Amino acid sequence: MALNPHDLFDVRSLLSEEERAVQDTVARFTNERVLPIIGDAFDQGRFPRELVEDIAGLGLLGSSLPEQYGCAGLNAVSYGLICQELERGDSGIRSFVSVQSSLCMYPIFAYGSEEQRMRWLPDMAAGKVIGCFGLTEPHGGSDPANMKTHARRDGDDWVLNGSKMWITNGNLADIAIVWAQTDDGIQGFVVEKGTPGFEAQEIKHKMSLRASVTSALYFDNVRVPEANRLPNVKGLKGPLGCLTQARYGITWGPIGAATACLEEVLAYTGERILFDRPVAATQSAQIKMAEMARRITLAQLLVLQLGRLKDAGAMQPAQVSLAKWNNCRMAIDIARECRDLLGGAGITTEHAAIRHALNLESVITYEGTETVHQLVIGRELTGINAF
Ligand code: TGC
Ligand code: FAD
Repeated sequence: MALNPHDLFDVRSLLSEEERAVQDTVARFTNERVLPIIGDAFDQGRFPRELVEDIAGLGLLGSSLPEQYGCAGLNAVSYGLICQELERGDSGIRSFVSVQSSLCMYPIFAYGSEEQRMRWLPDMAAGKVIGCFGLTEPHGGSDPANMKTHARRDGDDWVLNGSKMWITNGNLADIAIVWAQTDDGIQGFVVEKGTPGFEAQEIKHKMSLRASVTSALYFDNVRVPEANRLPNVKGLKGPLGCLTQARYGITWGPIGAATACLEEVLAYTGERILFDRPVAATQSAQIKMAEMARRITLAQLLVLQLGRLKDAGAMQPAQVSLAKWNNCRMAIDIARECRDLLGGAGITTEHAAIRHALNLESVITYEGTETVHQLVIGRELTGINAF
């Protein structure tokens, strides 16, 4: 029996029935709702907001959080599969879900009071309240400990000053999870849209993640009530804990992008006749595609084990770093190679490879650059901090 070219080791057979059902549901959504519109949305630099209602309806927002907050209560492997299938469509759609789920709902769940959870999580799961996550600042995202945004206590309020840069969902968001220095260390605040002094400005001219909203956030004496401070965490481990959740999802996502590119070139090179034979009949094209399948297979096995570790409560941040580094590198290399195999046809958004390759320039940079993750592994191996 022929092997499935997108799953040579039948990794799917290692999934539970529920995990397979999640994968199938999201795959159908991507095929029916994302793929028909995403090339145009990318061309137009438009986030397809019309998809949010269905994304929420499928239970994809905060999918790992408990049902009592209106969430689906799925396991980590299912969350990974959601990211993989969405990113098969476009990294921007997966980004939207990553940010809402791992960077906004997760901190409210993990660091918020019960009152805060009940106030925001059900509406966020329903897609009625959209969040963004402000950690990165203009002077250097890799080193968030050097944070300039500051919150000062004033009576029952906090007064927030500073700015954040490169914030996914910034102009879409109803609430921003903002990390700020205080006299008592870094703390998280939920800043509501429309609060005087709070402004979001969309970043234009992007060549990457064009179907996603990216913004700068400005805080000029913004008064945030004490009720909007996340009470249960202090220090950099607060935002870094959120990043571990989001990075975990990102280890799965690029597999979807790489698979989409391989699928496209398998079809294209099978039909493209040059020198009297299909390009797919040449040794060099076959070696390139075999190399892609090898790297995708290794990535699939890596994330499944990572997900099983996460579900067992045993996943370590350095393991996430290794998988994020490996899988982003794998996918961007494959997307670029596929663009080459498509020849001139590969430079327009009629084919997916260039869109994925351009998107992956962001994916390999955000949530910790490749270098940051390499240095995390280096520190794990040697015990020496080389940042
Ligand atoms: P370091 O001394 O290592 O750690 C400070 C405290 O944090 C703890 N910690 C972690 N906790 C949870 N998860 C992790 N991954 C953690 N890494 C560290 C650590 O145990 C310590 O806790 P404690 O209790 O001892 O205080 O901190 P450092 O200043 O040396 O920084 C290390 C470094 C460079 C790895 C870190 O700063 C880093 O990861 N930099 C990269 C920043 C980054 O990834 N930013 C991403 C912004 S959000 C984003 O990009 C969203 S895009 C989403 C989308 O659109 O999909
Ligand atoms: P810098 O930190 O200035 O890095 C510049 C270069 O220096 C990189 O190549 C880096 O690898 C290298 N470098 C850094 N440290 C070292 C070192 N010690 N040794 C050697 N080289 C080093 N942030 C948020 O908070 N929320 C979001 O929602 C969000 N969404 C994003 C969406 C997009 C599309 C993009 C592009 C970014 C987003 N980010 C977000 C920001 C992202 O996390 C940062 O871009 C990233 O962390 C890198 O920070 P920087 O851009 O300031 O680069």
